[in-house]
Amino acid sequence: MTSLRQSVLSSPSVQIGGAVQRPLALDVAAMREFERASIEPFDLVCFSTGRYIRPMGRYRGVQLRVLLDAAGVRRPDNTDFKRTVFLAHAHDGYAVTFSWHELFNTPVGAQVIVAYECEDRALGIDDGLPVLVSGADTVRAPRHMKRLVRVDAHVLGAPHR
Ligand SMILES: Nc1nc2c(c(=O)[nH]1)N[C@H]1C(S)=C(S)[C@@H](COP(=O)(O)O)O[C@H]1N2
Ligand SMILES: [Mo]
Repeated sequence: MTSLRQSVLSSPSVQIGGAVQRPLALDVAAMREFERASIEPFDLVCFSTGRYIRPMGRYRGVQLRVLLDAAGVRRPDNTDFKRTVFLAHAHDGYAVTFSWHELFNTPVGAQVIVAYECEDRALGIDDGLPVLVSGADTVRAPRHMKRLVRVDAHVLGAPHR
């Protein structure tokens, strides 16, 4: 009983929704099915206060853009994907933004991962599982989001060619 309860509790799921072809709900096991990606260790620093928080080890997980592709962000027959932004929401209501260009059309995207391991150890809820982290940001704490719950695609602006 306890172990079943424990495994349910320790397997949070991330939803990919909004303007996508196939909304997804992925638990950690499902995320592990995708190609693995890692980012280099870094220092966690708060943007607002400049406070040094702590050193972070090597995170491993799946690129956010891989999950977005799996959900079908780039829909056939239109060019909406180019004016799409993504809002990522955490369990506590914290939210951060990414743009389609940033994730798919700049070097930043390769280092935006949904992490389920750090230093070859599985993360737990207390570590923030799953952690959405942007490994190329100048100051890392704002987009080091603990307990990601969903990412929604929003199409802004007007149609174009
Ligand atoms: N889920 C969640 N993640 C978050 C935040 C938050 O409020 N909620 N704040 C961010 C900011 S601005 C900072 S400075 C750090 C704070 O990290 P700490 O809570 O480990 O000290 O978490 C980042 N990740
Ligand atoms: Mo912060």
